[in-house]
Amino acid sequence: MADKKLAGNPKQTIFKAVANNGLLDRRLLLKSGLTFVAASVTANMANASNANSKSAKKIDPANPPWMHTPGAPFSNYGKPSVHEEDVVRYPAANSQVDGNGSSWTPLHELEGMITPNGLHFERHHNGVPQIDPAEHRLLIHGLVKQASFFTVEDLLRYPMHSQICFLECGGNSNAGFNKRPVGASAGYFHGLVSCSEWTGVPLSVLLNEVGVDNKDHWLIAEGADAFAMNISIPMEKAMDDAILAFYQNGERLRPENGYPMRLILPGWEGVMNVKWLRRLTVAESPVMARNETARYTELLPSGKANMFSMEMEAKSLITSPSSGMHLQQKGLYQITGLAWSGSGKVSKVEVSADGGESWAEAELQSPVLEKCFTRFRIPWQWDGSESVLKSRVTDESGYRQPERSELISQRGRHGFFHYNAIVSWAVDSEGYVTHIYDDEDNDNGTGIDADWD
Ligand SMILES: Nc1nc2c(c(=O)[nH]1)N[C@H]1C(S)=C(S)[C@@H](COP(=O)(O)O)O[C@H]1N2
Ligand SMILES: [Mo]
Repeated sequence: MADKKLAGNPKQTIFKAVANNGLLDRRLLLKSGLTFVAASVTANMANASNANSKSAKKIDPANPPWMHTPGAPFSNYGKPSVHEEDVVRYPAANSQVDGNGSSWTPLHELEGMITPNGLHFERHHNGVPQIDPAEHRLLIHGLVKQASFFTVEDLLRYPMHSQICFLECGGNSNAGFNKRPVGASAGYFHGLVSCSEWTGVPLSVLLNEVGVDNKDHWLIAEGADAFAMNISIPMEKAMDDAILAFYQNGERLRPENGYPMRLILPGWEGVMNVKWLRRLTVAESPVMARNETARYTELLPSGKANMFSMEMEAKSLITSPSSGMHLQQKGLYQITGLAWSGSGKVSKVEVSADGGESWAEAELQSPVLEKCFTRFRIPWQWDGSESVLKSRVTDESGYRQPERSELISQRGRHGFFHYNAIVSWAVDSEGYVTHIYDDEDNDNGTGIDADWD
């Protein structure tokens, strides 16, 4: 695992803590005193990375070689800097079925709330189809007044609408059900979630056009991949905020995310957001497909299973400092992370530096949007002692993210999907950060080692 170094600001200014172990008032982030030291944190980091880089001694920062000759020419399509080549998705394929598996978004390497398209997580059941948009058709049929075929060209003429929202696989974070904490970086544990601006035609516009008149009906969506993945969607959601998306962060969808068109059901389980969409069938009842019966259902301790658990519950995690990082010195750090909820807006994120004994409210970065990543931040003065960092989100419905022991006592360990418990990162006295469970007593050792499904 990458041992990313974080350099704090060692200045011995004493700020009044608002919770144990040095958590400071979030409002200090905006005040000039802390802005000043925060600026020197950045400077410190620059010095630290210069000192670590092999070229440090050879290059005079007052006269760098890249100022001596003209730079590279224009390009057709930009790429990240060669110095950022470690910022990549983490792929894991299922060896038994070609093209079945996922790749995780490196959440711990990213900032802000938008996931770059090349780093959006992927989940395919049978690989990425290479679809020629000129040959692709969407059929809408079943219990409609006028069954219709649409070409991509037809559909691109409809009025469009954009929404910035997260997309999360129901299996995200399921390594949390494991008996032992995983050693992975934050993104390679929780990164089956990403956040983009999706643009397309509101599904209600197309459904109204073909003539749908029963709110109790279901929409069976099917993809044009070799898996022909299908799933049932309640008509109410389809008519509410579902989008037939063509664009992702301003450009046409990437093949791996559904080119030329996919469904976006804001806040709802990833599997329902059918990619490479080819068919919508209006029916009286759900189709009971594999992915809503054998998979993407949660087995409970009673032996019964939750089905059609479509909305994603509120979740948050600290992305920095996080597992695999190293705090270089005592001092001032910015704790930051992401929170989101499938039921609406994030209303509050609290952070603890003492394993959940005391909590302080983090600053929520605007905009705070519905069913969308919300970036949170809080200043922290680390005094070099062992600390356990946690975050917990409350959404506008009043729902609060559970502790792991709470989630496991209610849902058991075989549920496999919808794991949204509080995440604990331990910082040791040397500044090394690891993933821990602080509820070992509840860990009865009967758990499975979870995989994607
Ligand atoms: N046609 C089709 N649609 C699909 C899938 C698939 O395998 N085939 N995977 C689903 C699952 S389980 C998830 S979590 C999301 C992932 O979307 P992404 O790959 O764009 O992140 O797509 C969903 N849509
Ligand atoms: Mo998924």
